[in-house]
Formats: sequence, structure tokens, C-alpha cells
Amino acid sequence: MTGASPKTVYLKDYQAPDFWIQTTRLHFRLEESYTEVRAELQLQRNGTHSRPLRLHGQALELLELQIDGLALAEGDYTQDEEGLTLPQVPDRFVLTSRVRIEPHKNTALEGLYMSRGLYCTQCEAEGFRKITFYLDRPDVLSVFTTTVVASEDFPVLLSNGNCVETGRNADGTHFATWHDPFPKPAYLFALVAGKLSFIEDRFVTCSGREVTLRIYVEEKDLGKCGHAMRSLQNAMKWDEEVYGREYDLDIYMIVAVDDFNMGAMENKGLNVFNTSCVLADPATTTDAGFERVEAVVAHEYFHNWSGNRVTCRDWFQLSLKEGFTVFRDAEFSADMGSRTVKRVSDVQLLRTLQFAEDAGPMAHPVQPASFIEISNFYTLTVYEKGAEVVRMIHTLLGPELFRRGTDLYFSRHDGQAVTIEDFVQAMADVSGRDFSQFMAWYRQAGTPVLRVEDHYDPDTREYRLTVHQSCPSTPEASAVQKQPFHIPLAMGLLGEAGALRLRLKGEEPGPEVADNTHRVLELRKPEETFVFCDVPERPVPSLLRGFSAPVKLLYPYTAADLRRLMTLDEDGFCRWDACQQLGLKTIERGLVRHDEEATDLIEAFALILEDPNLDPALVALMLELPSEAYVGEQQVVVDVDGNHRVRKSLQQQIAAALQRRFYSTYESCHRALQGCSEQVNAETVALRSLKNRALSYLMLTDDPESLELCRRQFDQGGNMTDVFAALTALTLSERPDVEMVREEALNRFYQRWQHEPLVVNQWLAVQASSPVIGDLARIETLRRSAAFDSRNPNKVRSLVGVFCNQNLVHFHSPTGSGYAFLADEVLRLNRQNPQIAARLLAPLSKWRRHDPARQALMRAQLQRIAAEEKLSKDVFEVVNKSLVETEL
Ligand code: B3K
Ligand code: ZN
Repeated sequence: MTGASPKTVYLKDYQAPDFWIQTTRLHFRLEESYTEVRAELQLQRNGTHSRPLRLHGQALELLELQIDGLALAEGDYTQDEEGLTLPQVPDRFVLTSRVRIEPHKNTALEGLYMSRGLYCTQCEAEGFRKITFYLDRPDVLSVFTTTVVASEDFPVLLSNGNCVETGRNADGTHFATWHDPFPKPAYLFALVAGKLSFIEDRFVTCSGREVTLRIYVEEKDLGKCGHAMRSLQNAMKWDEEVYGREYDLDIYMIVAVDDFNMGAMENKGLNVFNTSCVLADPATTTDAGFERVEAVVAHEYFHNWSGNRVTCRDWFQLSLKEGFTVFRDAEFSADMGSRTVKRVSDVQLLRTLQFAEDAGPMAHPVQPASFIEISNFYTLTVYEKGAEVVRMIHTLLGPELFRRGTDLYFSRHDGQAVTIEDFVQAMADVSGRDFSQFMAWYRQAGTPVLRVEDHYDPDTREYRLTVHQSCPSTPEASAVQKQPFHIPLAMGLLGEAGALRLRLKGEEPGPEVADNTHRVLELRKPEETFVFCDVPERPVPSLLRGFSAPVKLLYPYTAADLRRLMTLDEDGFCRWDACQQLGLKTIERGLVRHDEEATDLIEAFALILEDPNLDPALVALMLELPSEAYVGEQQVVVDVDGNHRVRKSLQQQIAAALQRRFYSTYESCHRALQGCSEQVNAETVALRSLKNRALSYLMLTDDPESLELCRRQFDQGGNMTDVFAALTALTLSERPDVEMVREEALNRFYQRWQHEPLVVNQWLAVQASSPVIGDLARIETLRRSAAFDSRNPNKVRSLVGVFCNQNLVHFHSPTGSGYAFLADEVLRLNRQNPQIAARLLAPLSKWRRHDPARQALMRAQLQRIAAEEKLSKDVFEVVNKSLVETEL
């Protein structure tokens, strides 16, 4: 990197804007090779200062500038790479600018760009400044009126709000004018223009207003929009019922585009979505894909209140909208499907990837104190840990008070740009509770560790539970500097026959205590002891029920304790986690002993497979051994090869020992699914997940019959979930008889689906993630093939991202070839699409967790990137923070 280093921005330096923009009138002329943007801004000085007007603006060719209709001369302003300065302006005036931009050349997919012939925008966080000169900060809210002019080659012209006028011009172009009555920050602006078809439906709100709902896609995809539309309607209804939130415009539009840096964007009234989060059809989309569409559609819809009506004061408050909205969408998904399954999959994500982020060089608090490039802070910490923090508030207050808190928050701050503190204050005001210690969750990075000890005294029948909390050092603070967290610890006690009643010492044995088998203990000090009375036998503690806090919990469970939890606990999450812990213990023993037998696991899994009361979807999850990533996350030095070897050996033992049971499970699920293979509902999804778990184990045996079964499922599967599960099983099997079948299946799959980009992505990902076939040679071949397109983020994620994050043995090849491959990719993307480049870097940034030989190789690649001449701010920040000398 040469030239000046990019600047760090600090939360403590926040200052209110010098000017407000009351109204914004935009006029876009979309020409063949460029776009002209005219902006008319009604500005107003904020206060009585005499500071200059400083507007953001990047890569804009300034054509004209006027104040109150009078053209400015060159000496009246200065322009630099970041924007425009006007030293002397009136207190209230209209600023008109005309600029030229080049959407066709915009490969960063930020600002106004083109995706497959379609104009679209992405403005969050700071993309609007690539469209016109503006106060591109979330605390400047303005009423937007937007006119889009284009040739008839772009028949659909959309922007935020309601369409107020359309028409034709004398030169053969046409136009549409949109008006959004709700003041909004520029990051919520959107424009779309192109050839699009749509499906339309409606929603009648709780106050009886009719809202038009439209989903715009390419004509070929019209048949795949039904699920997104139903999800939207369900989300609208749910938000009215659960949060009392009603939609506010006459129309709600979703547009699907192929080239998009993330999942979707909540622009007011005009969401822009990655096709992967809109399109769903049983023939082309797996059940997981359906769930993702439902979750993302809901998430963006919920932002209309948590993010748009009440927005963020500055980008350090990002979790104000994202953490809260993820919590809202998670609860929605839980209500639509299985609560436990949703919780388990969220916890899996958190405990592997977010915990790793929290332990790495990019670790930051949910409310970061500083950043170089805000795009790097759309992280699992801000989103998922942020959602956990909101969930803890919900747990501490209970649902009724929490709802009163959100009601107060929305009504108090409607139309404002606020802070995380404002959100928590509303919760404090309705409950009278003190959240000052709780704020550490927002301000301290790192995953707290709870070490739990207990003692049972059969004479006094007292059971003592002692919890020690600590938090490791992270870049912003060392362990000793950290304040203890206020932690809700949901728990219960299990006797041999099931739940025991709970009475804490000092509590009267009143009626509330009589049936009480569940408690939320509140931890505040580094060490706390809770004494339970009248405990008839030595109990097994069921701790962190529902994953009540994003912490690592350490308690010395025996295999028998875990079996009790697995079979008897009232909490589905703890039952699942008991399986994970048993799996983890067994893998860890296997790493030391080499000949570890899976006996405990086999016995436990046999019990689970026979439990008629368990939801098949939960059974499927319980039968899955902890992922290599999760196992690695527990280790000081990740044992990449050992984890893979031991996990695989245990899986094979389980498969061999329970083969008959897996066949019968497969058969019974298969029978139950007959005639409904095209349906996607909670029941069929659950049955398929269990059936395919059984298939995956069966394919680890040598039995020829299982290969036949797999083949049949691949050939006949009436839906993508089954077909893809069969293909996945083929790519994970090391049996010699599989080889030919596998390559043939991969070829046929590609031939069949090559014109469906989203299916091709799955095809890339299944190969990229396979430790059996996904070596670097194959990845490079795929990268050069017609199936790949380096400008499309979905393709880059499916091939490069999946290889580097999920195919641990090959990415971490001792030759260092995987690291060099990733560095090449990052350097290429650094110029083309910095956001994606920086994101891809994550696995290299975790170099300190590896053995010395790998550390040296990973570090060398980071240094190679750091030496690049023109590093984007995005990549600069990740590379430099990763290389900083301080030991974590
Ligand atoms: N708010 C957007 C994310 C924007 C990312 C900008 N780099 C999607 C969402 O969280 O809903
Ligand atoms: Zn969001």
C-alpha cells in the first residue's frame, strides 16, 4: 500500500450535521453509456455556525452547480476525491447540481450499477455519494421526489414511495416520477430500470388500507415468486400482530437482481434483492433455500419500522437496526416453522462463525467504537450477536414488557435517527430496570466464558451452583480491563426421572415455586453462587436453556449426564446441545487416543432414533456430529487434519453400527413423504431432513444397496432437496464404487440445470466444499469453466468462499496452495469489488489459530496483499488489522 493510509472514524467524534436537507428532487437521465443526475436540494443550516458546506461525492463528473438558480464559478467551491466544499453559503438555499456517472463501468456494485442489463442501486452504507453530491449520512433525513427518464428499452422505471406521474417525452424517451412522503436518509434511496415482469397481490392492513404488493423479476422467473409473496404477506400480518406495526405506503415492491453484494436491501418501499433470496421453486430450490427466502423477505420488510421509520444516527449504531431486525426475523421464522430447529441453526452459526470472529483480529463490539471502512462491519457480530443481545433483553423483561418497550421506542422515535442507547432506554423506562451493566454487551467485544461448578449435599438436600465469568482479550481491551457482563442464565435441574422443582434458598415454598422447573438466573459478578433447597437427588443441571446468552459454557458433564439431558430435558435446544457436547468430547478423545470408539454416541443415537416424541427435524439435527469448524473453534491451535480424520471415523462407526436403523428411518420417512414430494411445509421439510440424514450415514457404509438408494433418489427425487442431498452424499463418499456414479451425476446435474444460475451455484458449492473431490485442481478448473463468472458475487461466494470456509482440509493444504489461491482472488477483487474482496479474506485473517508452518504461509499471503499498490479501504483494514503484532 502506498500513499496516505485511510483514516479511522471514531464514534466519540460524532457531531450533528452542519446542514439539513429538507427536500431532495432527483432527475435521472439513463443514456446508453452514461447517466446524468440532477439533484435539487433544499438545504438549511443547522444552528448559527459559519462552517462551510461539505458534501460527499465520489467518482462524479461535475457538470454544473447552482445556488438558488445562479451558476457557481469554479472559485466558489473545491472538489476532491471525497467530495465538494462550498466555503460560503446562505442559511437556507436550494443547491442544484448536475453530474455524470458511469453505471456500466461500476463493478463494485455500490451506487448505481447494471446487473444483466438492469439498472439498480445499492446505497447502504455510503453508496449514495457515488450517485450525486449529498450529505450521505444516516442522520440527514429528507423527503425524496425522483424522476427517471430512459428509452423504451427500459420499460419499468421504479423508485421509492408512490408513483405520481408517468409519461412520454418528445424525444421518444419515457419517464416516471416517484414521491416518498416519509423523510429518509440517502442510504434508503433506490432506483431500478429495465425489462422486468412482476407478480402482484395485495395486503389489507389492520386499519383496512389496501397495499399493492409486487415482485419484479425477469420474465423467465415469474413462476418462482409465489413463496416470496406468501412470505411477505405472512411477515406483514405477523408484524401487526406481534409488534403492532402497520405498513405505511400504498405499494411495496421487491426487485430481484443477479449481481448483488449481499442478500437484500430494505430501501423504502422498493427492496432490491439478490435473486437467491427471492426465487423459490421445489424443482430448483432446496428446503434451506425456501427458508432463506422467507427469512430475508421478512427481515427486509421488518426494517420498514426497525431501520426506516426509526433509523440510525450514525453507522456505529448499525446493530440498532440490524440486531433488532435479525431478532425479529428469527422470531418470525420460529413462529412459521419449528422454534427449536430455528434456534439450533442460529446457534450453530453463532458458535462457529461469530465466536471465531469475536476471537480474531477483526473482533469488535456490537456497537463498534471505530472503523476504517463501514462496509467491513456488516458482520456476524453486528447482526447475529446483536440479535442475541436483543434476545437477552427480551428474556430479562419477558414478552409483555418487551413489547411495551418496543412500542415506546417506535412511538418516541418515529421519524428520527437514534442510537442503541435510545433503544435500551425505552426498555429501561417501561420496566424500571437498570441496564447500565447490560450495556457492556454492546461495548465490549469477545465471547464471555462461563465456568460452572456444583456441589450436592444429600444430608441438607442443598445443591450449590457456582458460576465464574470471564472474557478473553480482544483488540480494543485486554481481559483484565473488561467489566463483568449482566447475563441471563436460563436453567433447570434434572433428576433421574425428569425435571425437579426449583426453590432457591430464601424463597418461600409458595405456589409459584410448586411447578417451577425453569429459572432465569441473573449473573452480574465475576463469581456467583446459587443455592437450591429441597433437592431430592444429585441433579444434572440443564444450563443455558434456549441458549439464553451468547457465551461459552463449561461444565464437566459425564456421558451419562449428557444422555439424561438428551432424553429428558424440557428444552429442545439443550437436548440438541447435549448431543453436540457428547460428539465434541468423543472427537476430542479421539484426537488423543487415535482408536476412539463411538460407543457412547452410538447408544445415544439409537435412543434418539427410537424416541417417537421427537420432531424428525430435531432428530436430524441431533444426529449430526459437531462440524469441523465448531470443533476447531474449541481448540487453541486448530487441528485441521485431526478433526477431519476423527470426525469421519466416528461417522463411519455410527453408520456401520446403526445401519439397519438408518434404513428403516429412511424407509419410514420416504413412505410418509409419498405423494407430497413437491410440498414444502414444516412436516415435509422435517421428514426430508431426517431421511437425508439417514441417507448420508448409509452412504458412509460399504453396502451396495445404499448406493442404489442414493442413485434412485438422485434420479427420481421429485424436488431439489432430495436430488441435492443425494448429490451431496455422492460427493462425500470415499467408496471406490461411487467414483463413476458421482462424476456422471455431477455432469448430468450440470447439463440439466446449466441455465438456472442459482442451481449452478449449488453445483459449484457442493464440489467446492467436498473434502473428497474438492481439491484445488478441481476448484481451478471450475473457476475457468463457463459455470463461473468472476463478476457475480454469488458465484464467487459459491466457489471461492465455500472452498476457503467449508473445505478446511484442502484450503489449509500444508503446501499453502489454498492460501495463495485466496490471495490471488482477493487481489483481483480488490480492484473490481472491494466489499467482496474484504469479506473473502476472513479465513486468512485467522492465521494465529494455526500451527507454526501454516501460520507462516498464511501470513506471507497477507503480507503479499498488504504490499499491493492500490489497496481499497476495505481490504486495507482487514489485512492490516490481521497483521498487527499484538497477540490476542
Ligand atoms: N441493510 C442491508 C445491508 C447493506 C450492506 C451494505 N454493505 C441488508 C440488511 O441487513 O437487511
Ligand atoms: Zn438488515
